[in-house]
Amino acid sequence: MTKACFITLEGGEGVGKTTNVNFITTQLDAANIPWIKTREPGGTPLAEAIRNLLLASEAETPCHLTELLLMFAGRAQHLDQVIRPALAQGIWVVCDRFTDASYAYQGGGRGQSEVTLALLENLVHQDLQPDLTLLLDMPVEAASKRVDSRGQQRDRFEQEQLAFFQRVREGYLNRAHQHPLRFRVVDASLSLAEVKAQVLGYLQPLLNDALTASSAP
Ligand code: Z5A
Repeated sequence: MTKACFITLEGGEGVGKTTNVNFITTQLDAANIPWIKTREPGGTPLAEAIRNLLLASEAETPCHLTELLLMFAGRAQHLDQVIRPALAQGIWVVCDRFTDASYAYQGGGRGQSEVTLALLENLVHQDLQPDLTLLLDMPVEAASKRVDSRGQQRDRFEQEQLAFFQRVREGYLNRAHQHPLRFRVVDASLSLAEVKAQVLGYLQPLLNDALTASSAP
């Protein structure tokens, strides 16, 4: 069995993560690679229930520490029930947001310390990191316009001010700088065709490795 890859997509609101998760799974299909797509917060019934609590605007507002702990509680469940079992069976996992989002939003956005985040990261998935993290990066004002153009009601995070999303963006770029081997930064402000071309360029080495491994005697 060839090694399955764990790919995560990250970035602020409206940068095109979901769109490109779907593009990646199309590429995996074309390469005959088994995959699942999933998301955070969420990915299991319990973790989706936690997601609903986290995104609701009308419910009691969680304090910053509660928000952080709920993100990692859902993640522990998601890892145990979905991500680790899939990878163990040779199924690639394409995940819309993962722990880097906690560094960007709860760290950069809310001001939780890196020490606290690293403690939870180590507790919840010390030995497992994504093989590839695509950070879709673009100015927050333009991304916010994309969210507005969808015409849906904004959730609790999406109601934050531009300054919050600017700190989130800086948190993500800082994370990419700290982990240059794992991260690839995509210019998400370009046309969708150009973004997909960049995504494919970063995905191709993993596809080539999988092809080589599967054709080895
Ligand atoms: N959160 C957190 O705080 N801590 C954590 O640890 C985790 C998450 C894991 C929910 O996430 C919230 O959880 C999130 C952070 C927090 N809040 N925020 N903000 P989510 O992933 O569900 O929410 P989201 O980022 O708001 O997702 P989104 O709005 O669905 O955005 P997206 O997936 O990046 O974009 P999209 O749906 O693919 O595209 C948006 C629109 O732009 C759509 O109409 C596309 O057709 C269009 N699009 C996409 N690409 C292009 C290009 N290149 N050009 C033009 N138009 C484009």
